[in-house]
Amino acid sequence: MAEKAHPKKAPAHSALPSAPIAEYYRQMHLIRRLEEEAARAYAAGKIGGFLHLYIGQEAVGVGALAALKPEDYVVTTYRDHGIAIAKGMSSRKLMAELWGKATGCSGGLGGSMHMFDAENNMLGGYGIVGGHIPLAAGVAFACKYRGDKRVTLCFFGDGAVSIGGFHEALSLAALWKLPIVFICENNEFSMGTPLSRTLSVEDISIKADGYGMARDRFFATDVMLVKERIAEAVARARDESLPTLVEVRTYRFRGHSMSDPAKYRTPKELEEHKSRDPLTLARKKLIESGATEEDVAKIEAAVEAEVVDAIKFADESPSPDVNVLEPTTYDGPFAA
Ligand SMILES: Cc1ncc(C[n+]2csc(CCOP(=O)(O)OP(=O)(O)O)c2C)c(N)n1
Repeated sequence: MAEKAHPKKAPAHSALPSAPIAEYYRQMHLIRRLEEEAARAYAAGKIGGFLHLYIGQEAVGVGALAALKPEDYVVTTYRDHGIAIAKGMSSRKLMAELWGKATGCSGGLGGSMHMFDAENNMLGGYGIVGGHIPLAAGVAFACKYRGDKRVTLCFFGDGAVSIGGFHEALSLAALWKLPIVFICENNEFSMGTPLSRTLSVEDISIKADGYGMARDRFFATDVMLVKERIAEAVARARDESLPTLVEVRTYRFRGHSMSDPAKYRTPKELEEHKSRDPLTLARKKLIESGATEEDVAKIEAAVEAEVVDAIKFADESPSPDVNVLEPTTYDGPFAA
């Protein structure tokens, strides 16, 4: 079943408030709802492999990607669903990939950790902690070499800054003045290990100093603030061809993956963070921008319809044909 041409915005959105916060709230709410349903489907055995949810961190991906142009590139980790949606991937392609169906963005062969969408310059979704950071530097190098003025955003967790590839990539990006923004999503834990047990410094952003690179650090509660601050780093990359390391402080509301009950934190800590939910704040800001409760309800209804449609599409799509195994294992695009 081929995916039908899927407009990025459903027609109903045209009647919705035009303030940027309306679109950011829509994206954040969509990511939240898709992932809540993905968690349910995982428990029902419809999704196999790993599933790392972005719930609680949506303001980072949505705000950061709002600072980009469509031709810019994004490279990220396995916690990639929200970033894929914010980069323009359709909900159908995303859910079908989670379901392991042939209509998914990676033909159902990659699953949750491999959201890849060349059409939208979303270059993945990688499972090896820190392994993608040198790849992202390579993408930025290619852009500089071609002189195409494209910027690369590279997302990773706080766990990745202890990996050698992080340091190698930052060193070369600074030396070669690459147009890249390294975004460390510091959600306070690497799996179940708190930052205080993995790093000798509390402020990750200062690692940029060792490479003579610009840096920034802030909390990602407000999606508008994320956009504003990442836009500064994007401008530095685009206009001056200079890299930046940005540490964005955030928090994940769920465990590391679906198999993690997150017993390493107290319910009180979790509730405190949930009381500062970036999605709730975005909704509040939307109302403050002049939208009515009815406007917001319309956005939420359109999101709900999109989620229901994506689940139906994933459910009804075929599994990959067994014959794809040999060519995708032994041939692939690089075969002689
Ligand atoms: C090189 C490598 N080592 C270990 C793992 C196992 N692993 C998967 S996720 C993870 C924690 C990473 O935490 P962080 O970078 O903070 O990202 P987060 O999951 O919090 O988004 C680890 C150790 C891996 N995938 N790759």
